[in-house]
This record gives sequence, C-alpha cells and structure tokens, in this order.
Amino acid sequence: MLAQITIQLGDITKITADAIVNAANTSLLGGGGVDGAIHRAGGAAILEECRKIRGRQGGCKTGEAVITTAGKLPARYVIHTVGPVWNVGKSNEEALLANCYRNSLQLAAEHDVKTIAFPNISTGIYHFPKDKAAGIAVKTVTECLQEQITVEKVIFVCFDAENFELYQRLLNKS
Ligand code: AR6
Repeated sequence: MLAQITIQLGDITKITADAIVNAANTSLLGGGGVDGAIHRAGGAAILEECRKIRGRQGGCKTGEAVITTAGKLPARYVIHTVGPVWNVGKSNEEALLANCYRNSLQLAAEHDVKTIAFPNISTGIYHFPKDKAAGIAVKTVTECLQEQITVEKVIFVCFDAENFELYQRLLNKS
C-alpha cells in the first residue's frame, strides 16, 4: 500500500497517532518550543525514560533519534530526534536534518508504528530556514516511505501559517 502524507496546522501534543516526534536537544532533558510542550503535556514518565537513555548512551547526537513512552499524550510513543542548529549552511545542517527524518522513520518501523506525526524540526529555536527545512522534510520522508512497508501515514504538524503554506505548496494541497 502506498503510504499517505498529510498536513495539519496545530499543536502536536493533541495528535492521536502511534508516534509523535519531538524536536529535542542532545541532552534529552527537555527545553522550550515543542520539546517543552511535549514534556508538559506528556508528564514525568517521558523524562524518566529519557534519563534512562542518557544513562545508557549519554544523550542523543544531532541527526539521531531515540524512542520513549508518550506518557499521558494520545500517542503510544514519542520519538525524540535532535535537529541541527542552523549555521548558515556551514555545518552539514541539511544532511543532518534529513537524518532526523530518516532515523525517526527507521525507529518507527522497528516499533511497528503505522501513523507518525512530525513537527517542523529545527525551524524554531534552531533557526533553520523554513523553506529549506520543508523541502528536506518532504523529500526525505517521501523517499523513506518508498523503501519500507510499516509506516502507513505521516502527518506534518505545522504550528505556524508560514510552515503550513510551505508544506501545502510542496505537497500540492493548496
Ligand atoms: N506543536 C507543534 N509544533 C510546535 C509546537 C507544538 N506544540 N510548539 C512549537 N512548535 P522548536 P527546534 C514548532 O523551537 O528549532 C528546544 O528548546 C515551532 O513553531 O520547538 O528544533 C529543544 O530542547 C517550530 O516550527 O525546535 C532544543 O533545545 C518547530 O516546532 C531546541 O528547542 C520546531 O521549533 C530545538 O529547536
């Protein structure tokens, strides 16, 4: 079956899906933006598992992903990935951002996740240009979905109108 890509404008903590993705940082200990919102809404169980992962592997590198419970959220899992901080394109940011989407989907497939929601990773506090980031997200996810059979639906959850319009244009849904 061909996997489906959809777009939603809103808060990812409200999304019912097998997994939602968090734009975390390498410490896995929470922060602002979507990371703060997920930990606040999901409760202490998420941080507790993040601490255990830190104990085992000392955090999460940029471009990589780890998986925890979703606590009180209407999802089964939170997949925490660490986007790159935008450095005017000088620090391999584009490839690292693609890795976030690829590694999150890989982890999702390993946990039999059928539906997964992504925020617009790195486009907030990490200042990755939104148009570039949207292009990388759509291209990488489209490629990954063609190579696997587990994930059936990807939802790009946009928190602001600018990102929502960029994704609409890229996916021809305007
Ligand atoms: N639902 C969906 N998207 C959201 C939500 C939400 N509730 N809240 C914000 N966004 P950011 P980053 C959007 O800053 O740029 C944290 O402190 C937001 O509008 O959350 O990857 C981490 O701990 C933007 O489009 O993440 C790291 O230190 C997108 O989510 C750092 O920020 C990502 O914005 C990561 O920075």
